Amino acid sequence: MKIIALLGNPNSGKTSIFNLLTGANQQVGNWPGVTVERKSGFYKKDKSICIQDLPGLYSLSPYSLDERVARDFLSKTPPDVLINIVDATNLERSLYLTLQLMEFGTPMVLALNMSDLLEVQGKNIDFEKLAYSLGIPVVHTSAIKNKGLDEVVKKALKATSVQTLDYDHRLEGALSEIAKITGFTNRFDQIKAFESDEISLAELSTHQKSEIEEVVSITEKIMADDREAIIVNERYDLIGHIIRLCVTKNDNGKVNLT
Ligand code: BGO
Repeated sequence: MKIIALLGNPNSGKTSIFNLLTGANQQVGNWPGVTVERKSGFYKKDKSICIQDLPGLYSLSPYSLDERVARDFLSKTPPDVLINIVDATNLERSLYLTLQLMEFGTPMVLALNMSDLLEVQGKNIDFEKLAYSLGIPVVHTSAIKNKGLDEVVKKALKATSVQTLDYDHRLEGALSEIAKITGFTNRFDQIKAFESDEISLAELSTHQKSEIEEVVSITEKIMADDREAIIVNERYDLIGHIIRLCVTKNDNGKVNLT
């Protein structure tokens, strides 16, 4: 059985898409040990595909129960593939979560939902450029018009990898050092260790923690910023670059859902 997980910001249309993909084939329970609702179901058109709905999130920093549930799921029981549902009218905010999800290394496709509203806003998103700059398949969808959803699943079933997006070379150097110190192969864990995230550091020895601290302190000095701001700024710089490349405000775009 293939497991596809749906992830996205609150109000991105995740529930609408989950309902359209699974119809009445849904099970509702709780995530283990917490009172966060867990919904899963079988794809209407192929019951060998299980669709797992995750809580709506803005990021994967473990500040809320929802974020912890999602992070635990992705690291302990990774699905075969992620469908990241993005509100196309809020691309900048949505891509922040997208970059974090990509760092997990789980194959992923992006559903550019609410595409029907782009025209109203006079905006176009070139999905081919977006796919090229992220290195993952992108599909325009509209849950309200029931468009593009089967194509997202089709692309998800073919997705086998996700590319690593490079940040500033000084940060990349620090992440490589952290990988050597910790043995972490997952980029998300390396970045979390850079940020001094408690969950990532919990299993490490005192010696490893002090080696990481040295690497991070040096990077903070040469980049003239603190550890969390370095990561946030690098992600937003990349997002800004992607948006400048893909979003236009004329009528030459490639959205066509009719
Ligand atoms: C209300 N296009 C448009 N235009 N709207 C969409 C699309 C789309 O592609 N997809 C979803 N919506 P959720 P989360 C609503 O409920 O699936 C709408 O949080 C309303 N409700 O219909 O719940 C969807 O699970 C009254 O809108 O998202 C829903 O991710 C007035 O986006 C909202 C207007 O979708 C959130 C909208 C009483």
